[in-house]
Amino acid sequence: MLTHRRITSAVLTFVLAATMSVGIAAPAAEAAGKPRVFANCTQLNKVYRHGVGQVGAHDKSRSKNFRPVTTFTRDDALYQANRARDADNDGIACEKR
Ligand SMILES: [Ca+2]
Repeated sequence: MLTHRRITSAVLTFVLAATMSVGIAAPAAEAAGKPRVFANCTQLNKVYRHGVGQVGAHDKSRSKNFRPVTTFTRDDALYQANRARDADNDGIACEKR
């Protein structure tokens, strides 16, 4: 009985530790259950380095030596929350290489 309690306690400790480490690793937006709104692209790119876009969006930025950004985070809710940061309306906010 005592052994069973120790094992149960060890399993619970492991599960709690695993849950906490996952919570720390996940961006704040998912942890809160509500998409985070960023004040500007500097702040957004600190968390999402290549920007945030709708699923299926394609970078349409125009510049010399243009190479589309394909590594942005795809999250419809997060994009909608930060849509004001999508200056060229291509479905990706704060796209950055
Ligand atoms: Ca854009």
